[in-house]
Amino acid sequence: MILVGRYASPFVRRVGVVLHTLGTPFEHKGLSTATDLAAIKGYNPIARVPALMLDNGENLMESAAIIDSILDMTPGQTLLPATGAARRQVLQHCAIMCSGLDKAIQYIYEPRRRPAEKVHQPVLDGLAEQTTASLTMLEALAAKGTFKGGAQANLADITVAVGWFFLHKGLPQIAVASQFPNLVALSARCETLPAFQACPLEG
Ligand SMILES: N[C@@H](CCC(=O)N[C@@H](CS)C(=O)NCC(=O)O)C(=O)O
Repeated sequence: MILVGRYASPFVRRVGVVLHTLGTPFEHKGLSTATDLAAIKGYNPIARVPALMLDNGENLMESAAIIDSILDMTPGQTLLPATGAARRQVLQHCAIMCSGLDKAIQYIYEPRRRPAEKVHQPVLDGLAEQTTASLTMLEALAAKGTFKGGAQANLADITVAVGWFFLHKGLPQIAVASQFPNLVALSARCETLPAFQACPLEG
């Protein structure tokens, strides 16, 4: 299979970390939405990453749907419980992070995609507030020991650690380390894992 998109995208990176954690062989094409749109459209006509091309030529999009398919193809996987409250919680924790990341990415795109005079500060402030709300929810969960990380990392741990790493690097004025110490600690427990190291942001 082929994973399309740069690991600078937290959505691509969480798929890459999942594939490496499971030991699923794949090729990585680090195509950029800034410079490689035509090539990306060959995998996803909506021109978004991640995209995953399966060995049978099927193209998948959206990180949640891609990961669901990968896990479904991996008998005995332990990243996501098969059913029940435990599964629901892992998926909700992923959703809190992904929701915050959606807002953070809009925050980054707003000034890049509009002429300066059309950037509206209250919109940016609202996006920053929503991103912070996501991090605040996750910090409270992390403080209760929800995310084990390390060798026991599940799908939520991976998603939250990848999301925090992206936000802290890209928007340090929002992802302020001193305000989210338990997310900092989770990130430290995860970023040394071989699966995370195999997906560097510049890749
Ligand atoms: N909900 C999507 C979000 C993916 C996303 O926002 N990808 C960004 C890169 S980080 C992208 O492709 N942006 C180009 C665009 O949306 O026009 C997912 O989980 O895969």
